[in-house]
Amino acid sequence: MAKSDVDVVVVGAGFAGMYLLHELRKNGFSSRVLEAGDDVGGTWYWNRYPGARCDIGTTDYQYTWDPELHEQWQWSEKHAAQPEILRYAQFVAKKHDLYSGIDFEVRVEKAAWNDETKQWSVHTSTGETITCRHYVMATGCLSVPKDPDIEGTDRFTGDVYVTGRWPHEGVDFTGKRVAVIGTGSSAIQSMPHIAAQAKEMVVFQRTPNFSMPAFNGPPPQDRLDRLATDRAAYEAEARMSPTGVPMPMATVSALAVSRDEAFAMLEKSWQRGELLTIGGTFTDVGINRAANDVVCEFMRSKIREVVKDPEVAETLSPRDFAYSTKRPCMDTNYYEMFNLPHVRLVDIRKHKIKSVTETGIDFGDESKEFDAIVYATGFDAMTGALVNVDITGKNGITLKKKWESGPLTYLGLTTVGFPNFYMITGPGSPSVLSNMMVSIEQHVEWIRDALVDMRAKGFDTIEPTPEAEEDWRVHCTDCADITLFQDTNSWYMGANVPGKPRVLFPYIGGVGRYRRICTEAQQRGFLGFELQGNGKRQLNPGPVRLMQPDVEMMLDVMATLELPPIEAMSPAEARGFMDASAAMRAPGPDVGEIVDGTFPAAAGDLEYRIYRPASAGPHPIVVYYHGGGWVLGSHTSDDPLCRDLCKRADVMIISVNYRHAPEARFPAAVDDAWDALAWVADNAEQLGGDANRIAVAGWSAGGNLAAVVAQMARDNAGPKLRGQLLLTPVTDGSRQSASYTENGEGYVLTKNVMEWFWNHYASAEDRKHVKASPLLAESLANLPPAMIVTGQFDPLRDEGNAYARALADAGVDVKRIQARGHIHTSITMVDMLPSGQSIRAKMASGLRGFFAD
Ligand code: NA7
Repeated sequence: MAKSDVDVVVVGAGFAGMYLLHELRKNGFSSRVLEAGDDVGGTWYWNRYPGARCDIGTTDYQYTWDPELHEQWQWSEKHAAQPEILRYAQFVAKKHDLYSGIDFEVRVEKAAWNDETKQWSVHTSTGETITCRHYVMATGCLSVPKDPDIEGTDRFTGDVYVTGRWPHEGVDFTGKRVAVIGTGSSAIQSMPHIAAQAKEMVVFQRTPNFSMPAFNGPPPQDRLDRLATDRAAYEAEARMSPTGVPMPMATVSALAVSRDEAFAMLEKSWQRGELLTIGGTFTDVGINRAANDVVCEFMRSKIREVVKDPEVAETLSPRDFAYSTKRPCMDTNYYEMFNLPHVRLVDIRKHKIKSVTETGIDFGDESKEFDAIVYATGFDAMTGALVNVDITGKNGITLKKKWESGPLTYLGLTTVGFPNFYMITGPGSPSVLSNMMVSIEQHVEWIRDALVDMRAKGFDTIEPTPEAEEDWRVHCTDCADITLFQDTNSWYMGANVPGKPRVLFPYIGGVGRYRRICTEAQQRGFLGFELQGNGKRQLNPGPVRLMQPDVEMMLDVMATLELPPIEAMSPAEARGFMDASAAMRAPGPDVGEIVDGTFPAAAGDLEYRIYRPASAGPHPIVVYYHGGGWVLGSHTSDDPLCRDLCKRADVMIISVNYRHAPEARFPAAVDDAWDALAWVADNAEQLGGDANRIAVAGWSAGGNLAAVVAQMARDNAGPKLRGQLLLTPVTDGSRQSASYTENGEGYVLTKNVMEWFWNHYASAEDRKHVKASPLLAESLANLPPAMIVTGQFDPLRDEGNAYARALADAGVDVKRIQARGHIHTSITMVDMLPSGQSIRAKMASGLRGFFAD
């Protein structure tokens, strides 16, 4: 007789529930696993439609936790079909005696948290109530078929099939007239099989999908070789990769090569017949629509090559969403099938389905009879299975109620108000955007480790903090915002179920990065969680330090390049290195006109570059000082940023050069910066600008110079400045703030590099001078309005913030932008890091604000 009071209840006996059961037993936790089906397998138990196959290859879609399995189980194909995957699940369950720990044909109907006993009560369809300390939903992301949402579905008297609930005994369509509704993965996989039997088949398509041939056969030799040579390294790479499948990292933008070259590269990816290679061919398919269009056009050309009727080919060609923002599919003979005389495609956007009738379907101006209708209409993805069970947490709040406006989770694993409740591959985790096996194993191991750790330390409950949950929501949104997903009506966005909130349900920041965050949260004393037990309480609200995903990706790439540290170079070497790096960056947008020239400074002529907008002048003028620690850079070194600001703010940017250290130490740069401002003010009209609308701006050391000349302009009674825009400025060289410790390593501008800059520029004594450290000014009153941008992971963050606070205290109008998840250099990386766009948009609006009359 199974126990009705256990440590852990697990719902679902798919690959997640099975592995969790194994780990719970191994670590001495009592458990009950409850499964609605009559066997293990989850997705692969239910989805038995003909042609059902895993789109992730067998080299990658398999357990890694039992190394013996690799010897004991041989996959027959590159992409395994459903029966083989189900047999694999059964094999593992038998091998590890998992059947004895699972209750089959039991549904969980209700689960409620009791805050007094600190336990969950789980009510099942058999009338049993099980109490447990921990409650885990291992219910899968695509397990609840969605209502087809078509008028009259109940009336049809013929045979009705739903792909996600296919009869175990199979279906024979021989001689039948069959309607298939939907053209997602399930339809694309099953239809060629149905068409092979049916007398007639009509495909009702609402949105065409991208699909590529699976080229099924033996697994790819290169993957087999890598596994044979060093399986552990292969698996480790999978775990830290963006998708959970090892793949070479793309290094080229789709826009950096000719169309022919791009198509040749895509053809190579295509020939591999792997789901993720097409999207991974270029760096920017996921974030840049123009780059994505190159892939879309390639995919459409492939459809045209196969489908003989051009009109049908066009109807099958997606036109209105970006590649991979709807789940791309893999097929065998899908497009070829439309060349068969008994297969017909109906575009229901043009010929609407009016109703299902007793004998068939009314659509457009036709009424057609069918013997069978197959609904391949998809799932209530990600949250359907979770909110379908009545789960009540603290204070009587149900999960369904809490998630009314979208799922809120911490790490996609836990949610506030529901102590000791865990979701495997829940919303807010990579889940459906990853190789599920990798994600499942990671979650199971995270939960196992949490339970073991809590037991060792005597804690009974764990619950995320509201701050951590909010941080995670913001981070997930940051990640989603830089992608093209939001523009597409997909089940990733909840768009396939009427009334479902529209958010990107899975986490798009990548599998490896996500794992790092989860591991860090656990290892740093359950960051973002509150634990209680035995009269003890441990609260570790965070903050969870989350970087913008594109910034982190850039840092990862830089780490692999093993670049020499700047501070180990001579200034000349460092300048050469910076020039070489600048040559590789994206150019930034076109502006109306670019003019180079020189201006007379007291120390001799210095160069400038004017960026003029395309609109009619005279324009407001921004005198801009480049970054580079007073040692590196020139009037052209921040070219993409100057172009971007010129275009966005519709202002004229005059980027001026100044002498550099160590050849010309403090205060040479300040003197030149001042001469430049004075010269621009005197010559504003000749330059095509508006003499009454002048502001200063600068990045880093240039921000320092901008702040200094703004003070000098005040003290010298002119020129009158309308504003100062300071991007991650240096404001105080006399001491180091906490951000030097927090962010001193690993974020490009390091503490050591900053020290190297200062040593070249100014002596310890000079650093205390107000013209080196504008924060030390006796008064900051009567300075022009300021906008100060600081990066969360910048060593200079605190001194920028301190300057903003000091200006505000002195009565100056200050706008402060704290660039979440950014480093010192990332905001200037125009067209390379999309997450900087919104910050630069705010900077541009700040500039416009300076000049608004
Ligand atoms: P999907 O990918 O959600 O596909 C469902 C399909 O059904 C899709 O083409 C839908 O069109 C279509 N659909 C849904 N409702 C209707 C109605 N009312 N009328 C007409 N057509 C409709 O589900 P799958 O089962 O194919 O695949 C799910 C995942 O399983 C797959 O991505 C893999 O991860 C494995 P729409 O696109 O919404 O216009």
